[in-house]
Amino acid sequence: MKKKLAVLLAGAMVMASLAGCGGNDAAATTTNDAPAAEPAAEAEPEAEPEAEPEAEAPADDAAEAPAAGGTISVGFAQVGHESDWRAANTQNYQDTFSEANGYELSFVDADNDNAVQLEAVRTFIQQEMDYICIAPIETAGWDTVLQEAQDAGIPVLIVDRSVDADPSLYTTQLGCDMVAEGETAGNWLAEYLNGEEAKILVIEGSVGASATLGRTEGFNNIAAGHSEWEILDSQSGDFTQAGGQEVMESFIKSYSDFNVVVCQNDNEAYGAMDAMDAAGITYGVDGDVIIISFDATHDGLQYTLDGKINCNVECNPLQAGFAAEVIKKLEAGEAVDAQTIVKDEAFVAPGITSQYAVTMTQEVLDGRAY
Ligand code: GYE
Repeated sequence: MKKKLAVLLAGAMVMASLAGCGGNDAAATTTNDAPAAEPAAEAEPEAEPEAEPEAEAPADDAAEAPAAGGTISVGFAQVGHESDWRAANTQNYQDTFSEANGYELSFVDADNDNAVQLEAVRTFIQQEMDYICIAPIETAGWDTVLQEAQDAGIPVLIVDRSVDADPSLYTTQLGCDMVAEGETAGNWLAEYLNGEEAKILVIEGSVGASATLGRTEGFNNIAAGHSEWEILDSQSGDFTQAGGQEVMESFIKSYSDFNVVVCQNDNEAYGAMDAMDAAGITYGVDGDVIIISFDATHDGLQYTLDGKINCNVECNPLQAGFAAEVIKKLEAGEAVDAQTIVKDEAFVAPGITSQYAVTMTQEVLDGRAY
């Protein structure tokens, strides 16, 4: 069913909620409960965005429910297919926004190309989608198209990553706290090294992505308090295995003395391990180089269980249930939180105990759905 939803959610609750994600079924763990307070305000699409933190007084018909038997159309402008994390995230959206669940999902893989992603969103606006989900490749450059969506009265959910646009231009943002992930990695390293020197190489994610910016910022926050640490270099591996390998090969040529490699996702870690294998450099709990990774996908955790990755900081890709929960609330005319933070854990190799991370076991790995 196509409908013009003229709900302006700029006044959605500003309070961020911490949504637990302990299980593997994101839909079942969607606990983004705003106090069952004031339903969303209704406004004409032309109306000025409201920056008030509180929802405005409701109108009776704030949101139309879909007609019985009707479907809700959702356009999803996905980053691309650069990593295992992304594949799991895409699958989760396709499973959640299925026809059987009452949705018509239009999915666009932007292949890490900003222009393609912007074009996809504009197409969704023209097609009068009921809702648009954007996993933004980069934080920058969103104001104009978000304004266009708002003018068309289409609620936009910013998912996975974040944007630097004015929050009044979109309905909600949901995803992991990337700065906290970087801080967890740094805190774990400090605990593990316990005052020993660190010469650190960082393989960053894609340039301009909030996942990259946040993980870098968080790790640097902790590094700033450790004068015994030196970050020798930090280069983008674009969140891919090939990128991780290429950056690591060039690091190996430039630096002969390093003992920590931070990879901002698991795929980059696989590439970095290949490069170190080829150069005869040992890593992991029994090696010379400590490897820190992010995502904690199934294969990443297998390497952690095997002692090849010392610490793996999770980012749960099963986030579509949170998006569906937001849409359900909007359909019911209820207010939604401005932000939902998907909770993460961290995992360390057997033999390591940490106040910041869970020690890997086969059982933990078997319980992984992605
Ligand atoms: O870490 C990486 C993916 O945005 C959290 O994007 C996501 C990141 C994830 O390519 O593997």
